[in-house]
Amino acid sequence: MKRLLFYALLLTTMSSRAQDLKLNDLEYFERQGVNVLVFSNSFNGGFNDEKNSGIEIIHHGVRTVQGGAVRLNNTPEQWDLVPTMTSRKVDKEKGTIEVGMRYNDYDFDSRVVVTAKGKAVEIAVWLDKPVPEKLAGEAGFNLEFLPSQYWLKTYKIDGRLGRFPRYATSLTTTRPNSEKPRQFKGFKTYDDRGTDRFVDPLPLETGHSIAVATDDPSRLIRITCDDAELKLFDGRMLAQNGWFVLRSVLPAGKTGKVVTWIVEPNAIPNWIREPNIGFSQVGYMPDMPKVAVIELDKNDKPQQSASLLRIKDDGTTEEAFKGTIKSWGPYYKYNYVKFDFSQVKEPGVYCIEYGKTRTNDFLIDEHVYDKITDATTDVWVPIHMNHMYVTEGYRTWHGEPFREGYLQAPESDHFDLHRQGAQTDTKYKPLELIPGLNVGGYFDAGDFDIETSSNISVVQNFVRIWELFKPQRDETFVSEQQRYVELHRPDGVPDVLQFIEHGVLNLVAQAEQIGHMASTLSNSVLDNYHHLGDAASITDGLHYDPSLKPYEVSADGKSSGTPDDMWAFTTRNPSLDLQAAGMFTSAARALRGYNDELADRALKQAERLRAESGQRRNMNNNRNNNRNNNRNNNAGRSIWEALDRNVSSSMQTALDSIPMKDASYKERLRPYVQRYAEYIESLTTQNPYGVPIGLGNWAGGNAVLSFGTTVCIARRYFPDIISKAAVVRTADWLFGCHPYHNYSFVAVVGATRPKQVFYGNNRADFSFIPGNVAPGLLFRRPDHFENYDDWPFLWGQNEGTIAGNTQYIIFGSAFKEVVK
Ligand SMILES: [Ca+2]
Ligand SMILES: [Ca+2]
Ligand SMILES: [Ca+2]
Repeated sequence: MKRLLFYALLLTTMSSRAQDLKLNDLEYFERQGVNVLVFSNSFNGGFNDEKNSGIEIIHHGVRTVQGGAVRLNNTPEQWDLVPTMTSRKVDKEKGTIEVGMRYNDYDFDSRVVVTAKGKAVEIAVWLDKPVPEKLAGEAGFNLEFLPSQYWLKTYKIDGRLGRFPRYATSLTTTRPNSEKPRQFKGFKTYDDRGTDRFVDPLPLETGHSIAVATDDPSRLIRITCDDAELKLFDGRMLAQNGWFVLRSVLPAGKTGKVVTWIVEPNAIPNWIREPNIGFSQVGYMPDMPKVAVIELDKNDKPQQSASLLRIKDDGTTEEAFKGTIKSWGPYYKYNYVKFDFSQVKEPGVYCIEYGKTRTNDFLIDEHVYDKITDATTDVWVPIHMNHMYVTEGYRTWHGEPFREGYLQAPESDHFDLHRQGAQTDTKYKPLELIPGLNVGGYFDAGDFDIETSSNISVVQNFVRIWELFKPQRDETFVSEQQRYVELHRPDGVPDVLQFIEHGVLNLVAQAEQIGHMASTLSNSVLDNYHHLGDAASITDGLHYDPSLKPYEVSADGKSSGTPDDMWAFTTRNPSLDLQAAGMFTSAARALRGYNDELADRALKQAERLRAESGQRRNMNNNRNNNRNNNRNNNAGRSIWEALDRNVSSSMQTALDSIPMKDASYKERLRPYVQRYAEYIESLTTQNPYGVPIGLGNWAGGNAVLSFGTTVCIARRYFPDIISKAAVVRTADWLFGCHPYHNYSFVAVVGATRPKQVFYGNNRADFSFIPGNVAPGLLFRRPDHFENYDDWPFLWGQNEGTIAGNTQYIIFGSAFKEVVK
């Protein structure tokens, strides 16, 4: 009896220990259902505070908390300063991670030490020198909570109850600008309307002990702090992409351990993540391979089999197929198995049943892919036409933007990664109007600038679509003369030709007016760069006149003292000019017979830019230091050498030449296509999905699209070498067969369950622009893939770009053709 009791006690201790947070081999704290990451991802992503860094909590599979760090604001915005990580020490013996942080702008260093303490972590802030005087009362330890996972949930702070608000409506105050910590590079995110004061949110609550989401065990976290106050803020008061922030201001004049938090994320006992059954939400063609990839918790025991259920016309279901589950194995934090139901070919409505999980329904039918590009061509692309009024039914998407045109950018840095050098390389003085640029072109992405390089890609992509597929689809009315676009109104002209024309109009104007290609036409001030709303209201439409007072309008109503006009960044880049020359030549080919005048203008600029870049190249050759020139020399090598070096990266170029060459070229290409097929197969052993998965700070959607397009075109010419299975993998991935969730990455597209939110210019409405393609699965170090479908604001996973979405049209067109 005693012995038994002893064993029972031992077991209890062991099992409660097993539930403690442990510092694992991947250097984060882990218990079943809870991961606490300490600067596995640091604040160096490229766009400042990307809401992806610092101390993070992945709570029952969802990254709900991030931004844990010493910060300088109650609710930091994207362009508030972020700390540089100066050191990261992991001590497995002691179970601690210590991170050094530095703000160079203020010569301010601090450290956080995170230590596992049972089911909680202790987060302690250490200072070797006191907080600099300028930051006293401003610097604090912050932790940010994902609004969409916390709003409408309850919290309790020092015994008082509250509920996280669904929308930002708390109190604010204003303070003199002189008290605001400097923002990134001195930019300002706000227009203070001449008050010289900034808005500072006031806390929702303060106390020493808080439990968040007391009504939801999967989100419940308890936090206590004895040596400082905890203050709860709503970051959405300043910016729609703000998070709920809990913070403790660091005490002034103190060193040593200055603030200590105990953070205990609740874990649901024996929690196992529900299987994520990846399949194509668009459906499957009867004769194509059909393989679901099922993502399993590492503590989950795989089932032996899964079933395909047919949903009959009377609404009842029957088992259409039962098949065995095949193991693929571990990939990062999950385990993967596959369910192949290719042998089911009867058209119908189906769902997959695996264990207790049943998917939503999908179609097996000959026509499932017919409409996969329509939303992108008919809705997304025309909405992104700049310098036009765009309307659809009763709704106006935007008025005519930037009527006042573009000014020559002065020497400047920029918040969207551009730069204007000291030389303008033009005849214009800084801030002088460059005429004629407010025509044509496409909004870059979720923002409204014209990225020249992306716009060149758009035209090239549409020319490629035109030359490969000659689509006659006409669902868009475009009048360049009226500057008017109407969706779903045919006007007798194939839309693709109008899209090419619209892109070329801006690019040719750049070449003619500036003399070469601008790197970008973009916002001059940060406070209108993050604009969410009608593009036509970004600027006031009046010419900027510095002799007027800010916000003053001239007597004739044509100019204002508000410095909101867009700028053209004109530092000359010979390789961009060459890229444009190539684009102008092919665009002229496509436009010939439709708009000869524009085709002639494009050709003229192509020749001039090519000639001038040749002259510049010779000059540079003499200086013998031009990198672009080396690249050009590489481009001059034969395609065979390029294929020998890297078959996968050169295959697309090689395939594109087939129509221009004779039969012997295609035969010489054949062994390379065989090697390319081996490369495609090798991907199926690298990850369970068999597509190239990117691990960068921007998800790898474009690489997958580019891969998928090459595979489709390769099958077009070599159907005996490239298999159907290879062709469907990219479509499956895009439309739902991928990690994290199984929603389609393409907004609408005839999928049963497309993603609901995207980082488009309507993201503040938690919405999407139909036809948008998300970059997709964002990798967070060390082992987490993520795509939020309730929070649109992370561009790296949810922002569609004009180059990427037009690439999707190529992929979709090629795919539709090759599976027919
Ligand atoms: Ca941009
Ligand atoms: Ca049309
Ligand atoms: Ca203006």
